[in-house]
Amino acid sequence: MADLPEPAIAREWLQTMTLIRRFEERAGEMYARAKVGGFLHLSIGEEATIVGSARALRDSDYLISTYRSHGHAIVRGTPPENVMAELFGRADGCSGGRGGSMHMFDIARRFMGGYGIVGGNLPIAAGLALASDYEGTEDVTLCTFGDGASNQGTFGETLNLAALWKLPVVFMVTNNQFGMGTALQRHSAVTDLQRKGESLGVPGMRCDGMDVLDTYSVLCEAIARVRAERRPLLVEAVTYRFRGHSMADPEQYRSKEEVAQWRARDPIPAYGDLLVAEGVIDEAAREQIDTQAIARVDAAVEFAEASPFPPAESLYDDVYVLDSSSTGWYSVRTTDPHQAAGEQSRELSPADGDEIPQQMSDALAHGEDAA
Ligand SMILES: Cc1ncc(C[n+]2csc(CCOP(=O)(O)OP(=O)(O)O)c2C)c(N)n1
Repeated sequence: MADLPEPAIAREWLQTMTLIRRFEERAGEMYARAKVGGFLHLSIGEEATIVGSARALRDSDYLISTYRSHGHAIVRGTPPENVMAELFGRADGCSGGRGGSMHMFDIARRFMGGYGIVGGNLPIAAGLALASDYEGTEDVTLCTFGDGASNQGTFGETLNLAALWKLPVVFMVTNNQFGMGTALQRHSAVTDLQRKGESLGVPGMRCDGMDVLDTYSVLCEAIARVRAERRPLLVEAVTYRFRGHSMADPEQYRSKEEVAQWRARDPIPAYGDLLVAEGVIDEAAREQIDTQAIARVDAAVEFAEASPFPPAESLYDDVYVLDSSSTGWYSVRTTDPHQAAGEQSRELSPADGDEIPQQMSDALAHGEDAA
């Protein structure tokens, strides 16, 4: 067993894992009550992978994940209030209410999202690492993705380039055993995922993703090597998602017995038991950690409920597209030396040939949603 960190740190890991668990349980409830639109992917069961890996990072390092990223935002320090508000599509959400569950983002904390495209974050991670080297910093990028994503073209392309260009990225494949309803052995010819980058020049390591101590210790080693050698590594974190792929999943691809076996290894009670056995906390403190997490999530829901929806006239803020096929008055003009993003062009009058659709113009006049 890897060593326990000092007591304050050991406690913080349990607090954060518990907070992520309680947050996601409540997010699921809020989804069922139609407070949350779009998709909702929970990482319940994967908390040790999330906390153990993120705590091995420095604050200046980058973390980039997938559409299963509520926990990643929270572990990086994004207040749960702003994560819940994002789920609710409210203006105080960490992405201004525009992204929803799959697009959490917090640049101040170097949490770079939140991506709906499976494998879409890998090339972006390479870009972040290239930027770190270009700027001459020691920063490392931790890129997490699922076992299913390791079959995407972006996996091979990015690992090859990262090895060739010696980019400081730790690629962490969160092997939760399934890509949607397809089990690992049915979707990947190579199931020893830590070896999947070898032919591309990216050596691998493995950690027990149900054990926060092992995850932390392996990731510390991987990150230190990548930071010093400026070349990529692949780490496989072996874990399990206790809930369905998303909220609409009949889970016909696995048995209740299998889920129960993994649940018996639930990383939060297991780590809590260890802290009690080692005398880091007592049962009362453990109870209090849970009570505080629940109270914080209550506050997050209250905050999200009170937060307004973004105003209708901000609909095209942060829209940065204009070409011959998309010539809306609200978009950036690539031919204009004084480009204005959506939020600025809202103030501008439409240019020749660009017309504000009548429906939109009425909505703006009345401050209503155009839809
Ligand atoms: C390019 C692309 N193809 C397909 C999908 C649909 N899709 C969403 S999640 C998912 C499974 C991905 O599984 P995995 O990478 O193992 O991550 P996990 O959901 O287990 O966290 C698929 C196929 C998508 N979002 N993007």
